[in-house]
Amino acid sequence: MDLFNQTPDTKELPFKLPQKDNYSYQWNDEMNGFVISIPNGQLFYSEHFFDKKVSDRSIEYFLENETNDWQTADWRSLDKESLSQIKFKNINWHHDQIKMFGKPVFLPRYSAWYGDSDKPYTYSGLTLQPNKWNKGLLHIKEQIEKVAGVHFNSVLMNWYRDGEDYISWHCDDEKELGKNPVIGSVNFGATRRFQLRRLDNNEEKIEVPLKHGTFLLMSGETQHYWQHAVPKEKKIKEARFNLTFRIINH
Ligand SMILES: O=C(O)CCC(=O)C(=O)O
Repeated sequence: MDLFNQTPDTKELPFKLPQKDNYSYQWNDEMNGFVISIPNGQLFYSEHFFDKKVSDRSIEYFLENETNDWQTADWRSLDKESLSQIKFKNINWHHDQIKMFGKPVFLPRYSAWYGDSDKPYTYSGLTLQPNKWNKGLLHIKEQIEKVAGVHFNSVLMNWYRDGEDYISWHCDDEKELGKNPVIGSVNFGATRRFQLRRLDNNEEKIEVPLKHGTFLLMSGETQHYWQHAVPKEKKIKEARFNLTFRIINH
């Protein structure tokens, strides 16, 4: 046995957990990530689940289109109409509006919904009909299913154009997601702060950096006891793509 060439089975988690009972983590070599227990919840965190080549290619794939240079286009200033006129080759991006106090407001991000054709999904008052799976999304789905141990049948894609885009505090606890929703979060582009806070004590927080290629799995009772959010970070000028794979039951 070569004592100096062994992979240590205890690695340091690259973010902090509250110093309290019922928090623990363990590195899993085979899954290339940390299995994390939190009170009333379970996380799996793989910082570099997708390598740089796959992660770079994914962004290019999401933005490929016939008219605009995906790297230099001014994506932020597009209105709903102009966005819908761009023929994206692989992803059908939308700028959705929701009603707030009776008035329509744009979500602070673009989004797209993919999945098995019989699985519509309602969130924030919007009922989304899924687009059909494509090769790229299926490839990503297959990779994460290997460690998640479940089959996802849909994915909500979020495109945060820069640090002005965000998602507010919420739980993914819609009825269609079943008793204990399993959510697989895949991330490409700018690193953003993914925050979790306990519903019964908003001061008890975990901040998880989601980077280019990071995979985060939330399971167990997490969606019943914890909310999550990605706050604004105005200094960030680069885009970020987040894909939350889900299991919709009807
Ligand atoms: O962008 C993220 O990391 C979170 C996305 C999210 O919470 C959602 O789509 O429900």
